[in-house]
Amino acid sequence: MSRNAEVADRLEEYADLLEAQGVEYKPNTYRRAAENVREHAAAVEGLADDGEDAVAEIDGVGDAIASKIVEYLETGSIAELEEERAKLPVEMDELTAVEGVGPKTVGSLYEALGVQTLDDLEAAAEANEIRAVSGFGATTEQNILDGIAFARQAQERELLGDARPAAEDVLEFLADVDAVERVDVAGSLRRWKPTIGDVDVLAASSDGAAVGDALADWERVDDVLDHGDTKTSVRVDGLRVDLRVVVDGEFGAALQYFTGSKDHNVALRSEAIEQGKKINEYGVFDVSDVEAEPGAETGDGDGQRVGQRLAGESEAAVYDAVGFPWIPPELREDRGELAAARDGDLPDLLAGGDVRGDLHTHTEWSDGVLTVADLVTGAAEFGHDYLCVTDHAEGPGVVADAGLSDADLREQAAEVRRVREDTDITVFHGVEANVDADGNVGAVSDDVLADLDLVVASPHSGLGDGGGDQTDRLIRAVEHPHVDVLGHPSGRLINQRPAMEFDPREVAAAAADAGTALEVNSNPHRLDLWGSAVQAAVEAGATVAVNTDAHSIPELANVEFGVHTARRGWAEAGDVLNVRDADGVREFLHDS
Ligand code: DGT
Ligand code: CA
Ligand code: CA
Ligand code: ZN
Repeated sequence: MSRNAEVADRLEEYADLLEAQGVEYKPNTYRRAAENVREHAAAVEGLADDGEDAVAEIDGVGDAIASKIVEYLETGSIAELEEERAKLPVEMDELTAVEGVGPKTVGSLYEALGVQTLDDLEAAAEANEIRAVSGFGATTEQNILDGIAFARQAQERELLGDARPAAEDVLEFLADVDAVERVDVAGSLRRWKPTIGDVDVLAASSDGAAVGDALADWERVDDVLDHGDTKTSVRVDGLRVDLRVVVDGEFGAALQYFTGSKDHNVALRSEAIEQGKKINEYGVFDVSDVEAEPGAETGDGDGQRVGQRLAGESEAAVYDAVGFPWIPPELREDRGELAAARDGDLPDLLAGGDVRGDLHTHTEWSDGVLTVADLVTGAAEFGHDYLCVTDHAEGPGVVADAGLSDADLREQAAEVRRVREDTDITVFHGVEANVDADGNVGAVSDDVLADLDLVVASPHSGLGDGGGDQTDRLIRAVEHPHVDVLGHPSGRLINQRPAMEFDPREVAAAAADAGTALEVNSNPHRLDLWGSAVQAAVEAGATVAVNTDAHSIPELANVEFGVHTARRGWAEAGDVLNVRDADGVREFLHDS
């Protein structure tokens, strides 16, 4: 973790503790400062070396906060934070991970019932003590119980967005180890699953012990869980990393095996068996002439390398040996990929470089941190041909006071016109409107909507899985005459809030009819829609839009997660709105 992120975490913790005790305004000041420190381009410890004034140059950081930051960097703690921790000795992160439990709730329940941990919270809810606290009721108590179950289950899996950078560091380190000939990630990470149980890494080497030793000795390793010649497991940034080392000639077979998914492998293995072949992590073998049962002792020690070897060195050769073309890892979920591969019907998947622009972004006009001009410059530097500014309209569920009124939108339109004069990329002006519980698209008047280039409509209220089936709600939104994109359709926040219940097939059919695009929101906390839902959308003929919902420049790069998520949904370039050039996007907007 960078020191900027570390400092930001401390400031946010301070804000939570103050908010929990009913302090007003100050928490928001600290949160805003935290966000700016986190996103700040320069390392905060470097600024601190130049003194408090240099730290106070960061947006939103005043003298008081700058002094706390310097205190933290110099001493490792902040006296005022320690005081607040002592007043409210609770597991804040663990408790606020429960949907619907914020710092204020934590403060009230500590005050009334002495709740400090998730276990305390659960015990209090089960004993029906929470409903008796002023301001709470039986419904809230039940929601908390449901939320605890979800939070517990979620704690075990890391977000792809957190695991990827750590895994890339591991790969970079291992690639530099002398004994390593080849190295790659496998497992769910290589398939770009939204959450990761552990990181599987595969290396080819004739000296497994040296590779395992190097990893175990790496400075970034916090804990060595298991250490041997072919398998070493360590903890890096809180993630479990499983390294397996194989000989170069078996690397392809091992990569195929350890990439999974397990269901894909099971299906592939039964295909092999029907052909009189055996496929495992060591290779593909023709066992049609082998007398003994596969697996019996035949001289190689464990009986796994039986029969005539057909492939092993490359993954493509492994698939080829059982009659299939190479299958992209994102498709290996046993959702029809083997049949499609056999028939030559594998999709020609969307590629990273295909995406030409971002159609869902935020500025300081709502809850982002950038001016329109800075966002546009960032998008141009990122390589986009166009960008659509879609700040939040006012409405429920949107960050307090951050939403734009009709008058604000007209004023913003004038700013967008000015910015267009100074840039080579196309700047669309849009809005993100809220989809309410009944599927109404709220808060912006029809004449303002009609003047905008694009309307993203997204649910921000009535979320979670408690509301029953929401298919009709989403269909109403996609059928709204002004809506062009249904943003983060399910409203899920991975590990925090479940997706609402809906039938992606029906929503996609309605979207295809209405000419409304369905978003693949690339934020690693969302990835919404996700693989199987994108697949349903594409099959129903809907167009998808791979957007980042960026609130800052670094978030524009999240598009990579959206692209791979769309690939998990079998999306081809032709299925994706923002693969088109700016004129192509205009055409879609006018037709719909
Ligand atoms: P994760 O770690 O829970 O996010 O998911 P994976 O897919 O990375 O699963 P993991 O780490 O347990 O195992 C990595 C891969 O190894 C898995 O995708 C397929 C393969 N594998 C593991 N166990 C088995 C097994 O019992 N049979 C087969 N065919 N493959 C397995
Ligand atoms: Ca894994
Ligand atoms: Ca594993
Ligand atoms: Zn948004």
